[in-house]
Amino acid sequence: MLRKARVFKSGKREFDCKVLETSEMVMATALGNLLKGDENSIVVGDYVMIDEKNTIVEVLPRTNEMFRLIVREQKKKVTASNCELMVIVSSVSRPEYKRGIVDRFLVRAHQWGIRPLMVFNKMDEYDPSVLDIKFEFDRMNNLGIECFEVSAAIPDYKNQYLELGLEDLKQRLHGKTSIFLGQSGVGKSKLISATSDGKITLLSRDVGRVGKGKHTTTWSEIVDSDAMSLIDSPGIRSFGVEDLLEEELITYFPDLEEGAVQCKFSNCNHEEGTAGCFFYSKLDQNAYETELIMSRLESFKRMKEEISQTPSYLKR
Ligand SMILES: Nc1nc2c(ncn2[C@@H]2O[C@H](COP(=O)(O)OP(=O)(O)O)[C@@H](O)[C@H]2O)c(=O)[nH]1
Ligand SMILES: [Mg+2]
Ligand SMILES: [Zn+2]
Repeated sequence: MLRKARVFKSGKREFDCKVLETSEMVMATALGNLLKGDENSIVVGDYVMIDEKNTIVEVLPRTNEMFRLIVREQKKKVTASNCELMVIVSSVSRPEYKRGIVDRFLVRAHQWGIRPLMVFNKMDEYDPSVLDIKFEFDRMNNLGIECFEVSAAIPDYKNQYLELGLEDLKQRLHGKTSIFLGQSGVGKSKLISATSDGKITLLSRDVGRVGKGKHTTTWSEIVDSDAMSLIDSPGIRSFGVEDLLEEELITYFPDLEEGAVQCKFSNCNHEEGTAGCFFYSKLDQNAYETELIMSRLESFKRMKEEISQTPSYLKR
C-alpha cells in the first residue's frame, strides 16, 4: 500500500515527510535511483509516494520550482517546490519602503511561476508625507497583484487606504503553501504569527533575511498549522538577480515588454534622449500612468545593470 506524503524537510538521504491522509510525520529514505547524481531530485515541498517501510518510491510531478542558477557551476539549484503564493512583505515606516526590492521579488515570482501578494505592514506607523501608498498600490494593481494593508503588531488594526486587510490576507493564505519574503525588519515573523493566529512562530530564526551568506547553513523546511503552510528556505531569500540572463530580464516585466519592442533599436537602453525610445517618445511624460511605468522601468534598468556586470562566460 503506497501512501501520498509531502516532504517537509530534506537531508542528504533522509526526509521528514507528512503523510497527507493521517498528518503523521515519518522519517523516510529514498530509493537509490531517485537520488542518483541529482541533488535536485527530492526537495522540500515535493509530493511523494512512500511504501510501508517509509521508502520514497516516486516523486510526483511538480507544479513549480524555486530555484537559482549557480552561475559559477552553471547549474540549477532547486530549493523547494509546489509553492502557491509569494507574500512580499514591506514596511511603510522603518525600514523604509523599497520599491526596487519589491520589483526584484516580482521578477522571481514570475520566473518561478508563483502568484505574488503584496503586504504593506506597519501601517500603524504610516505617515502619508513620507510614502504615497496609493502610488505603490497603483503600480502593483497595474500588474494584477493584490495588496493588503496591515499592522502585524496591532492585529485589530482596520485598513483604511486599501480595500484589503489582515482578515482578507488570512483568507488568501488559507489552505495554501506560501513563502514570505522581504527585507530584514519589515515584520515577516510578526506577520506569520498574526496570520496563523499565533500557531506558527518563527522567532528563533529569521525568515527571509537577506544578509549574504548568513544563513547558508540553514536547511529548507515547511512549517504548517491547520490553516496554512509556509516554506522557509535560504535559497529563496537573496534579492540579487545576477543569475538571470540579460536578454530574458524583459520577459519578467510584462508591463514593459510591449513598449520595449516598439523602441526603434532593439538594443535601446531606454534612456532619455535615446532616439526612438518608446518610453520617451510615445508616452505623455506628464501622465500619472507614465509615472507608474517609468518607476518600473527604473527598476528594470537597475537590474539589467547588475546582470551586465556579471561576466557572461560565467553563465549558461
Ligand atoms: N509598529 C509596528 N512594529 C512592527 C510591526 N510588525 C513588526 N513590527 C516590529 O518590527 C520589528 C521587526 O519585526 P520582525 O517580525 O522580527 O521582522 P522580520 O525581520 O521581517 O522577521 C520588531 O520589533 C517588531 O515588533 C507593525 O505592524 N507595527
Ligand atoms: Mg524575522
Ligand atoms: Zn527604449
